[in-house]
Amino acid sequence: MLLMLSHGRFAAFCLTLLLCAVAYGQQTKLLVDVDHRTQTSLNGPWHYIVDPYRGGWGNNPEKADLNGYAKNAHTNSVGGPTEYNFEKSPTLNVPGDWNTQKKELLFYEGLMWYEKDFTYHPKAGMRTFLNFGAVNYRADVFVNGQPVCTHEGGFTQFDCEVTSTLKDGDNFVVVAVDDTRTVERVPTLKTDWWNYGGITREVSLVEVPEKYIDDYSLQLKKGSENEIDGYVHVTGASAGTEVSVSVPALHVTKTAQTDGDGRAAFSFKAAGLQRWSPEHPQLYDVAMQAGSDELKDQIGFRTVEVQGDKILLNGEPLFLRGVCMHAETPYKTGRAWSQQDAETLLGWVHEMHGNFVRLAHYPYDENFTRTADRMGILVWSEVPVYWSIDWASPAAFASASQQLHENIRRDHNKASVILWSMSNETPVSDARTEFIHKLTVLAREQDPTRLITSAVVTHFTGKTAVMNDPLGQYLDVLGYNEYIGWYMGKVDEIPDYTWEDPMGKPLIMSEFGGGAKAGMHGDVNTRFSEEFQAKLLDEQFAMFKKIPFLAGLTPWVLMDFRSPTRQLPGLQDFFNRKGFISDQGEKKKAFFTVQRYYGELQQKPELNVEEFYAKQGMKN
Ligand code: GCB
Repeated sequence: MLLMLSHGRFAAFCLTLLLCAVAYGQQTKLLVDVDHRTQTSLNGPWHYIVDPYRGGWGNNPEKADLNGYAKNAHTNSVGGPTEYNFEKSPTLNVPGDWNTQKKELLFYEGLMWYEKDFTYHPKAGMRTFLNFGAVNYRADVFVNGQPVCTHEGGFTQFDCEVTSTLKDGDNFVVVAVDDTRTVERVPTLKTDWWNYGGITREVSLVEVPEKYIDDYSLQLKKGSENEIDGYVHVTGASAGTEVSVSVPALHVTKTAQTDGDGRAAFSFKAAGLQRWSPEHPQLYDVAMQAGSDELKDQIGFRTVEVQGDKILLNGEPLFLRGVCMHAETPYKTGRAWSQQDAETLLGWVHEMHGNFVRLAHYPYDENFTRTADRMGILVWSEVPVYWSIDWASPAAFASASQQLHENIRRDHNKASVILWSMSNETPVSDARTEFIHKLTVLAREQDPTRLITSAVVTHFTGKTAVMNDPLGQYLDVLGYNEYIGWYMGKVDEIPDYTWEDPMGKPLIMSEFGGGAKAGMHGDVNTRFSEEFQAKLLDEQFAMFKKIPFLAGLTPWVLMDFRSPTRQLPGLQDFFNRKGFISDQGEKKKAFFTVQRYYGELQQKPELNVEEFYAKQGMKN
């Protein structure tokens, strides 16, 4: 992917990664499509030691002492017992945050040590990587007492090469996980969600040949119904290595040679191709081969673009009937990651007649984007540049751009993902706009096929919202968050508000809504009653009828989620209650309000904005 960048940009991006490398220690890699590689799972119980005073770390804040807990020793230098012992320590389940696994860890933030013993028999001629779906926030990883990598960023995959560190037989891995909130981290000190710490996604050992496919992009060409463009990149391949791509269902097999950078370019027609869409989420088995490496994937082909203030999927305008969500595990709380979590949460989006989801406010487990691909739900994918980041900090920029890069790299072949979001509700300033502008440049270079957006705060003059946040000039689609009827204004007056779009771009109303405690009933004026929440949404829908450039909706929020700032006893109890479904899976009235409205929109899109749909025989 880096090879797609122009020379100047490439240099700038390398500098960014170098900054990351300096800040984070040994560099990590990112293996794409790990689901289709040979894996040995390290999921299950791991011993843990909670270390608030950082006793196992040592004195250097940058690096853990190799004679500390990383060593996993049982005796000290004078033959006595070490004052820690993983073997005798309790266990936590991996994947899983620590906060919801042990009562006493609910509010814990800081350093936590994890350890697991495993048996492994490395295969000759193969490279082995230790793959982490995500660790929140910093992970310092040691295998058999040796440091193998350091990674920062709590929601993205990383892989550490352990080929020369593994032994044939018994091995152990220690991970120092630190989820301390700091000014320079992304997100930073304050978020409206729980800072779930730990090894929150799956861990495995992944084997690849010496020279392996480390990236590919296969996309439907804009304006075409069956031409596929792209590349396969083979790390370590010399120029002229043959690479093949085949799509058996379409009777396509193509070959190409790598250039000096290991990249083989492809461009071919696939007669009979059925394009991916929410109504018809067609995925094709795709097989790639380069030398001794073979990789398979399931890929959907579709185009997405903006024309004036419309979003077009496969050349036709569509209206995004969406909802925001958090990666909160349904019925149990805690950080969601599994296939089952994805199917339950995205299943509710379908049940609401939705065709779109905003995965707020950070990258989700790959189970979510894979499930969205299969279910036909379009995705807004975001990085946690949330509220007030330290815009002047090179470390914060390095972290944000690394997380963006990792998010794009993992998911840029997912048909469901149509929007990369750079940020959420960032206070307007020149430094903020420049920081995010630079992210948009990187995102476009790394994936020129998808749309760029950000959610910004709406500022009103009286009852008029003029969408003139300067960040908008760098975006394809504008996301505006507004809470009329909850944080400002009266519910009855919501339909009186008017919207102006001086930039002429499509608008997604990226947040709106209000709170309700499941099971609490009252009249429509009683805040936190289900009736109040439902009424607020109905009034919002009335306002939307007058917004001709509205291209989609993602009300806040699908399910209640834990937040340390939502303390009101009896009503919130550390949960943000704006969900349409409670954390225990109870559907509130608001769920059915949105379901009814989306059902009507699906049948009769002119209910939203007559003028918007009248122009074309439009598909929604
Ligand atoms: C917002 C934020 C979101 C919050 C939500 C709220 O504007 O983007 O993260 O959770 O409001 O409930 O206030």
